[in-house]
Amino acid sequence: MTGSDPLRLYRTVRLIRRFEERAIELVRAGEIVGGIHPYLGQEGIATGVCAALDREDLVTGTHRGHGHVLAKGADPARMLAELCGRVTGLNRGRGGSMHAADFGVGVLGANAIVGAAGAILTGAVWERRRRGADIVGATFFGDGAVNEGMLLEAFNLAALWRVPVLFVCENNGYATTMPVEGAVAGTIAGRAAAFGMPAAAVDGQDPEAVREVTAAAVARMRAGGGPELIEARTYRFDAHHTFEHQVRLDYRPPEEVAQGRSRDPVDIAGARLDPAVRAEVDAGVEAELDAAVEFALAGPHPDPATALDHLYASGLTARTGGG
Ligand SMILES: Cc1ncc(C[n+]2csc(CCOP(=O)(O)OP(=O)(O)O)c2C)c(N)n1
Ligand SMILES: [Mg+2]
Repeated sequence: MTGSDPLRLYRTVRLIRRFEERAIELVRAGEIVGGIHPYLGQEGIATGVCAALDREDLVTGTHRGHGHVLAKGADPARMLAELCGRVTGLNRGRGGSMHAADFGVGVLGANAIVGAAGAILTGAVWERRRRGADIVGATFFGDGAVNEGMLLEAFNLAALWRVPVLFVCENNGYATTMPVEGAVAGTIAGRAAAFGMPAAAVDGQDPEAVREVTAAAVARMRAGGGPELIEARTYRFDAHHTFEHQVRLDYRPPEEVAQGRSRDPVDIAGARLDPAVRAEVDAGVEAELDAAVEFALAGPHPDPATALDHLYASGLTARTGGG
């Protein structure tokens, strides 16, 4: 789907919003071990980008990756089961929040290593296209990744080999507690220029604006153009990580948080719908997530005896000690 579809955009932002809120409840209930990085406030970016991609196109995401996986079309029930570490999860409960993947819808994975996802996607798109697949890819990364060597190497190879990868920077102004102004010399778009890549800035709170700018870039890439970069300006509504709910870290002034939260992608997309239609979508999302929570919690935990399974691609067994 590449045309404008306000109903679908709203449904996706709302689904991601409520998924994240349900996931936070499950962290508090001890069902999701270790916590999550909520995507609250940033839903418009994954929603808009993935609405301009086809199912076969590839995506890689970040540590704040649930929205990327869901927007590309993964089943919320199996995603939630994954977060809960159940064998019914997308990756049998072994990937968890930060490594959830669904190859069936082109999601090669969230990724806990800041800056890594761009390199993985560039290689994957390059390889698929060498085998004749007519696909493009999009990779998401935060403002905190733009000084990582791995990402800059991916920019270089993608540009040099004209790999059709859309580099999507989710600039939420902070890398954990570090403001972007204290970490980034020059500009994010300037990094693209250094590699000869076109760059555009977009309001990440508006899924339709993100979809439009993505669709234009994707059309150029499908016509043989090389990689491009989009800087989507956004705001993280919640903590960096749910652990932050237990510790008070005063790194964002309350006025800034209020201002940031005042531009809510769910409301921006919802305002484009008839209120009755919006309420119907909300009810549908709620029913889907009720079923997803039930499915997730009903799934068995993996058998501890299988803990070392899938560690090696073939033949090797895990070392159990003794060097
Ligand atoms: C290579 C690497 N360095 C450091 C970390 C620790 N870390 C996890 S998230 C994060 C901040 C990332 O900020 P940003 O890229 O802006 O993404 P955001 O959390 O704002 O979405 C850091 C430093 C990591 N996971 N990987
Ligand atoms: Mg950030």
